[in-house]
Amino acid sequence: MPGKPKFYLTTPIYYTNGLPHIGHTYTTVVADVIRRYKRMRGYEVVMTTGTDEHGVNVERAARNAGIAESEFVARMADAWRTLWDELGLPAEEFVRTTDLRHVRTVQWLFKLCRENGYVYKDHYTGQYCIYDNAFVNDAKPGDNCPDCGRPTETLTEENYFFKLSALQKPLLDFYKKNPDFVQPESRKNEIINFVEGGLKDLSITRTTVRWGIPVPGEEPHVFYVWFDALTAYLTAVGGPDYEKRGFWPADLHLVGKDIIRFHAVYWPAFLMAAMLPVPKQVWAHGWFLMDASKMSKSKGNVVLPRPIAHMLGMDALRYFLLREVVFGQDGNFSYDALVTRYNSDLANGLGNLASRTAAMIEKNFGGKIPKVGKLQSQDEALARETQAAIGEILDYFEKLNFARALESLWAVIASADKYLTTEKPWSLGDSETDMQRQANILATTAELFRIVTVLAHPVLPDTTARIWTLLGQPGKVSDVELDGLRWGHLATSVQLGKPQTLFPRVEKSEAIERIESMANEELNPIAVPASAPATAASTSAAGAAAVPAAREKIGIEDFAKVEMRVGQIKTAERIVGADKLLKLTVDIGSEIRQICAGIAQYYEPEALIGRKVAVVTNLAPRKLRGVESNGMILAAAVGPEGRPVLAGFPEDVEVGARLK
Ligand code: ME8
Repeated sequence: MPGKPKFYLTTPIYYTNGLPHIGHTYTTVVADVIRRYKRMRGYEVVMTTGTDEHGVNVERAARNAGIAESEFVARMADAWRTLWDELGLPAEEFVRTTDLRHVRTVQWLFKLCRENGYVYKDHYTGQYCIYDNAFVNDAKPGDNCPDCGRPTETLTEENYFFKLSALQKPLLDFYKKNPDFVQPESRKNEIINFVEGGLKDLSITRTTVRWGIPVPGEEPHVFYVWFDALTAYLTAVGGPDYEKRGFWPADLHLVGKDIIRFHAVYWPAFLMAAMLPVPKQVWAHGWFLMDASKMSKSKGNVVLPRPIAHMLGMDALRYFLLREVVFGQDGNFSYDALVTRYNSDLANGLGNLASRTAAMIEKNFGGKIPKVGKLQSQDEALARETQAAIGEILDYFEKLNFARALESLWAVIASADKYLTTEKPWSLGDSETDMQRQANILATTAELFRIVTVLAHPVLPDTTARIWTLLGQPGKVSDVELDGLRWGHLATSVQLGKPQTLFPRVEKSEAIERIESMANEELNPIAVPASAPATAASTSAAGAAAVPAAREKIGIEDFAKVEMRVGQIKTAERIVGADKLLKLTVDIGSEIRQICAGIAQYYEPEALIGRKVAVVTNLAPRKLRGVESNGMILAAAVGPEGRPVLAGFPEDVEVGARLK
């Protein structure tokens, strides 16, 4: 018997100089949704993710952390892997680019490219962006990197070069023969234009970088990060032995639009040169923006996934990410929109339909889904509508149009709500006719609900598994084959599971405050009270890049990085909708700063005016409940709740004096 067809998909291999934020989570969630969807369509699926661990940035970060590169990347990789596991997103393969299996694959790929005449040695001088690990084409000394805006450095080295120029025509022919290779269409045009504009050869090794995979017999040459990182996709499914596992070429590389060129031009070029099969598709999605700008640690606007998952559940975050933005386009992230969708679509929509239906079946049919008798035209209309939606929704999933798939699915939920409101099963009596009518209505609703549950499973895996048990349906929802999904297969006369609230409604400002407070604690691991954002016990946007480590002793040079000054509070006011926060303006000698402090439950604003406090002045700014906070007031965290008590000075001190 032939085995299942195989499907191989990947997320980018993320850099280890930071920890995952909502942008990385987005790509990985999408990969997981596709993986679950493909499994339900009968595929054997492998998903790969991993960490990109070489390069100058890692050398620097490890030096700053005072540990060896190997130790630094081991800790970071561990933190990434742990988080994916915690969020229910473990991949079948997690490739670290420092893995021995990966080192072998990179060296093997290089050997093939070289044997086939695509590699030569030369000198190269250019402007190099150390942040993006790339030479910047056509840049002059003094130019900034067009991608990240930071200064470039002039670099001359002896490099191995890859003859990308020789692959211009093969690439263009390939795009023509495989019109779906780059998606969405807009990105495809961008790539074709880029390749038509002419391709320069690429330098693929470095001698100035120490922390990289050595080119065998050519030390000190190490591989350039992209030749190294892209190859991880092949490493994951066997490297030189890829034919054995049968998962290469990859079916789908999911990436953000920032790295489309590397995936749609360089990667197929490397593989063509090595005469290896080229992936089938590269899909580039857009950015999740925060306040209309790209998330970054330096701007202090990164959104972390864990606090959201803790507060609302991972399914809620998954739903929001996929529903809010059309896959491929940019979109804005806001806690407000997240909680609004949670309450309206999940608590009131899906959750409410589940509890209403289950409660009525419980009350009138002893918790057993009744059998249908003779149906009325409105029951049949709902059945037809739902049956038609199945095809439409699967088609949207197939095209990775998740927002439309969910929109159509929620339209089915709305039809069920409307049907119940019109048919009013609760108003029927207990005559035989009325009971049969009730049975028909509730069984019809339950059947619709079964279908919704199956279709929602790739996006809401935990909740749908719970609904499946609630509905008393046999087996696991993840094992239902989407190809055979039809109206009319509901198992009836089965006992419903214990009723439960799937998505408890939350109070918006309270929920946002709790999420932000947890995020602050996570960004600054020495945080103590959850209730005190922007006091010493919390905020630090830089924390996202901190090495997750044991509480080690730090050197004086680390302490010296923190600038603290005496500040005097000039104004203090409450923030509407944020019970715990006060907005302060603080004179720090050289300027007046706006700082938010999580002390509102313990200090009256008026009593703070004129008070001298200790302020951390060189923290990256951060927004709390939409209000910018530019610094941090030091406070002790007292007692089990971590009540903040402001640090002060028993003697009079000059405003702006430095604390040492
Ligand atoms: O580029 N919105 O790694 P990286 C949406 N190591 N997606 C986002 C995002 C945002 N705001 N921010 C990040 C690298 N992403 C290389 C990849 S692959 C062989 C090597 C996602 O850690 C998006 O998928 O910078 C983007 O492409 C990726 O994270 C970049 O991750």
